[in-house]
Amino acid sequence: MAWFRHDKFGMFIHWGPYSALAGEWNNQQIPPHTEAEWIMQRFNIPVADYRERAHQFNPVRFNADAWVALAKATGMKYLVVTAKHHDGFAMYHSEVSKYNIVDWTSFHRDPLKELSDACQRAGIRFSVYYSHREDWDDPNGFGNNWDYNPAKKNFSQYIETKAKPQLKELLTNYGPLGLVWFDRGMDTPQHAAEFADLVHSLQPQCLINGRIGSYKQELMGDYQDMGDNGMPSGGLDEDWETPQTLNTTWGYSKFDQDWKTPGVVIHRLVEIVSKGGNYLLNIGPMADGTVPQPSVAVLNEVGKWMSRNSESIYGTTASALPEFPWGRTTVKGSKLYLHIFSWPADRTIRISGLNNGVNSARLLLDPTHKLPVASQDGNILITVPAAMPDSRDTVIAVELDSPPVVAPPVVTQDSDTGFELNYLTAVTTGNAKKRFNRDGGFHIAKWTAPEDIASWILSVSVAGKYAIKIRYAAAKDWKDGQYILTVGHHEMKGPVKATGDGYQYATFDAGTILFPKAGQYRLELKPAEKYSHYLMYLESLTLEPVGQ
Ligand code: FHN
Repeated sequence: MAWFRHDKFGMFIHWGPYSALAGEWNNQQIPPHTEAEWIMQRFNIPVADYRERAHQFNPVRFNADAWVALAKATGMKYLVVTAKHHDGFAMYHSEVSKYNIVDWTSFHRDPLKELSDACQRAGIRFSVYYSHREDWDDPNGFGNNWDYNPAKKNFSQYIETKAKPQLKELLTNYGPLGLVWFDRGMDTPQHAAEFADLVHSLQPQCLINGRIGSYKQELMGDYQDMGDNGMPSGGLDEDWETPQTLNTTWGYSKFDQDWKTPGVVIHRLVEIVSKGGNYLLNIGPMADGTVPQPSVAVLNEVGKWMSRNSESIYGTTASALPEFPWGRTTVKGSKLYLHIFSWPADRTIRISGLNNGVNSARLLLDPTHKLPVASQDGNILITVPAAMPDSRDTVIAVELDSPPVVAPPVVTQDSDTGFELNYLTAVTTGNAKKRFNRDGGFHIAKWTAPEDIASWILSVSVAGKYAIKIRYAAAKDWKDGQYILTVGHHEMKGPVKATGDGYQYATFDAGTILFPKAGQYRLELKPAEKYSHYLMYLESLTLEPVGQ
């Protein structure tokens, strides 16, 4: 995972026969905000008709070096290109099926081979996207129920005769792959494991993304992918990536001109990296093989910013500091990078919650000048010049006396409300981990023993009794588990009840607790003893005031 953790920024490429349809079929436009690469399914285009259009695909202006140069100039370090998307068409020379760009079109070239070579020359890590479940061309693949009768499908046959053999080709003929990016999950964990085994057996160094397995099951693969364009609200205790669009579609659509600005892309990159993730940003090249000019323009601007500021991105780790009104932070050892998105009118950047001494603070753009640093009421104050040197994100590199020592977040309450405690404000130790649940939500998992603890600091302003509710999901065979909930010296034990398969959260009463006076309290939750399974998938604890 070392390169993945270091590199942070990758280029996603969605390109195939759908790029030539460009969002239109029989003079009809796909509905706005519909992904253009889904056009075959959206219009139920018959296989024969789609195949005919694929036959005409002829990207004469395709230049692998130009694409790779664009990725490199943007500061991207890895590239993931669609080898086969859901339409079933292979964008490389496949012996398994003639339905591929070399044999089926008059282009007769293998873009993946050319891209792999170009990546090798440029020092970019080459990777492939492979739609392993969905295949609208194959009679036995998943998804096409307009040409093929689902009752007559033999999915295993599709896997054995097309998906696995094609994956094998990709793992054999295109040099070392950084990762294989699977999509849309798999029908059974067994099938998913077979694809993982194939990758491991042919390229043990190759990473596997989180979408290889079913979305309702534990992560299989090396890291989590958020949902499309997804962003967690806080940091996680696992490796993750978020695939994101530059406009709203993945494959090219001539109707979609909703481009993100360079500033938005830079802010997202920083936000993702500040939370420990990777940004896989998509381009949708056109039928002739060129990249739409608006994408190029945005990426070039992002690249200019990266050329001056990339040390605050590559090789950094998530920051435990909170989100600040002025921007975000990234960390590299004892260096803290302040990413200033909005310049303070009083020329003062305030950092709260940091228990470190500061050796120096300098603008990354002008390291010869030290910025004045002071401390006040436990906050670190840095005085900045009157004008913002980079209006999108000005970075200040702060040398600390040690890696950041960050005070745990304090959860406060309004006078008439209780507390909601979840992964965002939790401090986890041992094997208790804050994770994406692969279903759009987040929880704390992986805890199996009493040293695996999630804790919260509460600032209680209203003394009195509080009813505690605990919301979690637990599988059938975890029901022998018990949790211990401790607040100050008060300890409560509770049973874990099965809630169903997957992530079926349910809420349970967990008793009441008395806060005798206002002040700060620490609440912790942990397994009562050692188990051979997780304690639970904890979504939240809520504390509601119920009087004296
Ligand atoms: O259905 C696909 C979609 O077309 C696109 O490839 C995205 C990229 O993350 N993945 C799927 C939807 O999640």
